[in-house]
Amino acid sequence: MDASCGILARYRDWMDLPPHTRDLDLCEGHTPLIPVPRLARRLGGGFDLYVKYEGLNPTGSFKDRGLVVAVAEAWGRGAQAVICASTGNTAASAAAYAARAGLRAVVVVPQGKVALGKLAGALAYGARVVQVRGSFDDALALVREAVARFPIALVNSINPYRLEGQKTAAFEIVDALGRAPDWLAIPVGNAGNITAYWMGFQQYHQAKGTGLPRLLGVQAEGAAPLVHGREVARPETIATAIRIGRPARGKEALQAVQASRGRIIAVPDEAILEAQAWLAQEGLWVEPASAAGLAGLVAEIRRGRLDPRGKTIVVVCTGHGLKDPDIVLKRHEALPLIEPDLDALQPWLMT
Ligand code: AN7
Repeated sequence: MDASCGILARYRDWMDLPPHTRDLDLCEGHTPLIPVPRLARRLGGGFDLYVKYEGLNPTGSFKDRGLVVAVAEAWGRGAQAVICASTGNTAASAAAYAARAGLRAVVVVPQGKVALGKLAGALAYGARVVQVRGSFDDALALVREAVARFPIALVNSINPYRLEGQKTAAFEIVDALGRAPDWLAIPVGNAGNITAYWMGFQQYHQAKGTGLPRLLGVQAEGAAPLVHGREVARPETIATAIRIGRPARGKEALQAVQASRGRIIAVPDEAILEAQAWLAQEGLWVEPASAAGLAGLVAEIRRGRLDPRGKTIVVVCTGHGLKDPDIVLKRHEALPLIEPDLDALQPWLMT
């Protein structure tokens, strides 16, 4: 297959991959870095604020950067099937790239806790979707057992090639701005992505002197093991993507945050929903977990713990709003229903 438009074509030389890694792509990556000046003004102004809109990847989340590489490596190694535990986005992405490579995909998800668009995606791409009675953490423990016993390739972010792919988002931000931002605000679940971004910023900085951002990692209050310093047995949050109590890359994430002179904080679900609404008011609909980075930034600025003035700040929005339509529909009243005549419509036209 001719990989010409995705992150392997663009950044392979910057990734540490075994030579057997195949070419594979769905033209993932090169997502836009969107200026949101009005949002910056809502936060006091005097700084440059951007959204890295990862929802525009082929399956609607940043996971595509990691899965294209993990699947390309597994495929080149001769694997015939891949497996992951997932809160949903990894599942959809693994399913898509496995389909592209002609491999089987098995995805293991927590029962009843996966947003509609993710589940439908995984099924549409032809994955075998298995629900477990338990959390994401239980699903991941089970998948780790499975790969120890069966010839099936693990594509969760424990897989190092996932991070090699995901770090390309940091490259793109630096390529777009000409240097690293001062702050990067990013949601944290299993903690692979924040770890990957730090790898990317560091690598570019070492090669090109492009600087390093301070990292603001953001967890949901009901699923904040890295903030509270202990595992959460029963994580709970409306942001189901980051409903994770035992992050596989927790240690690396904490090290990255510390090295960057940043921090990881927790925000309540209401703050996540407020941030989701603010982004939608800019024309950017993202799924709840995706809005956590902005929610964290808002909280830190309001508390006076982060002075944005004169800074360049990037908020990473990890997944598209279409992934989780339920959350929006549930928060709206029943829609008006009228006869198809102008008199009935008129009250809806003015003010
Ligand atoms: C939209 O799909 O863990 O901290 O199984 O879907 O790298 O885990 C998803 C995570 C943020 C957190 N935003 O990233 C999965 C899964 C969205 C996500 C995260 C996820 P990590």
